[in-house]
Amino acid sequence: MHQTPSKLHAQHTIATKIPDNITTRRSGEPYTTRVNKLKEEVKMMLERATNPLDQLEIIDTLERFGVAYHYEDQTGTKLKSIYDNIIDKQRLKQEPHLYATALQFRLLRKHGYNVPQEVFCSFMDLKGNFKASSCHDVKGLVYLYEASYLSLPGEAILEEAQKFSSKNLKAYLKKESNSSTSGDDAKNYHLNMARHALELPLHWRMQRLEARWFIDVYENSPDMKPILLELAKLDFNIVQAVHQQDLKRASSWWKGTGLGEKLGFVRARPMEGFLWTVGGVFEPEYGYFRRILSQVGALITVIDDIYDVYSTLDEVELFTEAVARWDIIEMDKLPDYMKICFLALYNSINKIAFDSLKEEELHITPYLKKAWADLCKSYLLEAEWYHSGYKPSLHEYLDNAWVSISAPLLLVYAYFAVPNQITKEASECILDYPNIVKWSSLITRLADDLGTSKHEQKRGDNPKSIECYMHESGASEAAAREHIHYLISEAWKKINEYQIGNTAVFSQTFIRMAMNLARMSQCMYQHGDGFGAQNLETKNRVISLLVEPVSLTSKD
Ligand code: 0FV
Ligand code: MN
Ligand code: MN
Ligand code: MN
Repeated sequence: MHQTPSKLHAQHTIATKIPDNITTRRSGEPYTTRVNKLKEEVKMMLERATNPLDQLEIIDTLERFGVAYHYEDQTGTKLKSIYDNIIDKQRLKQEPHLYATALQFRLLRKHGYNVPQEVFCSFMDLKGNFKASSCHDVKGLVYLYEASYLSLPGEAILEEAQKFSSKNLKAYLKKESNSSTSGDDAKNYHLNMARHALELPLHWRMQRLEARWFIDVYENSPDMKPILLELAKLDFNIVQAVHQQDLKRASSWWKGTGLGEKLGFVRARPMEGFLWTVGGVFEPEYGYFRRILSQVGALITVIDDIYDVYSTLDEVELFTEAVARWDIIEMDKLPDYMKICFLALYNSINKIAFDSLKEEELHITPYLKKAWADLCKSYLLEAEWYHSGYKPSLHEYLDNAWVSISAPLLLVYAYFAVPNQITKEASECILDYPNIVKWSSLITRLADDLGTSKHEQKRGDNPKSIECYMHESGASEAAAREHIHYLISEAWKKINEYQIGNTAVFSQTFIRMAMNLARMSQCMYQHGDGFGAQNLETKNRVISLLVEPVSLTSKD
């Protein structure tokens, strides 16, 4: 099925230029002196806050701004003492506020404390319905809605909380959209927060994008603290400058492979691919992770297109075999255009494995090649289904598709790209793809299908989750999409369960990377195919996160 490039993927890349002097501007004086002073002031602010609600509000704001990584020990201590205290409060049966209860619940669960869902019982009547008195408490409803996404499987109170809060928030937004716009900043702030939450809950959002959004919105917050906002802006720009350096190195690797020119039919998406890695982990210290994962993402994109779009079944069988054998001799059997791809993959793995052996004394080739062999096998099965016209059941499809989305492979690399989380025990488990990998991969797949399957079916590809479900159940496309959304929600509950009270062999950093992969997929495909089709939304995101610094003067 070799096709001409014009029929396949547009070959334009996002035209953005990153200024060369940006890092020096943001790492020299007086920038750093100011940031250090602000960091110290915020530390004092957190220390001086003795009331738990004040502490929670500061922590929540720091997390939304993506600057909480400066205060991990301090916030950890505060949250622990808040958790120890609420047990006493419950005994006293105090009448709490919905807002404060929901904020506390969300933050504590996010940090691994299993606060019971019953903390919300005081807002419900004897029949188990939320009381009408909360219907107009917009701030409380937004926080209740956000908290409900920290649910574990089967938690009925939180399910009810989500229904109640979304129904009332939608009604509120509808009412407000009919009234004329007001100049009331506090009201506009709450409207904004409600709209934003309903669009996608905070727990599912890509952190960096949220930070950038919140920097603009926070100015109108009734509780705005100028020190926090200034720190957020300066830190955002410093972190962005680090990302720009990582991106430059990743792009120069991509150019060096020549794959974009040699294989004109594949998607070349270095900027968007890099954005995925920033979604995985954004903190400055993880530059190696971002560079390695960008490489892998680029190779996956090329090889996925080879299987899905360009090659014949015979050719992809040969490629699958070559990867499984992992022998350079196999290259001779491949058609020329596949040789360069195979060798780029071979070299990339060898270089990463060499660095790992040199720096960490870890021999990781067996892990990487096995993860690639698994991925290619899953690609081949989809190609066979496509060529034979076979329509699997949703279950059969997903059993393969959580692998073919490449998330397990990405997470194997992610595991080895952060040295201080590697243990013998975890390394032994990683290739069995633990549950956290499975659930996050499933979400990544389902979100991708929601965003890409329409175009894929038109072009010619194996049936994806929506089509499999429609075929087996006779459901309409809309009902199938709703079912996929439901499966995503259920998978998130499993992830929450895994993360809360984690005593597993994997580090919190690794679990966070797995959760972030799911978030990134939901973000990338939130408005259709934000990756392959290069829509305006993604372009704007790339510019605001990777190219343009935040303006330091307010409201301009
Ligand atoms: C999905 O493409 C996609 F973006 C892939 C495979 C690359 C992943 C890239 C990074 C993590 C940077 P597509 O919808 O064609 O994937 P499927 O599996 O549906 O063919
Ligand atoms: Mn594809
Ligand atoms: Mn594919
Ligand atoms: Mn797809």
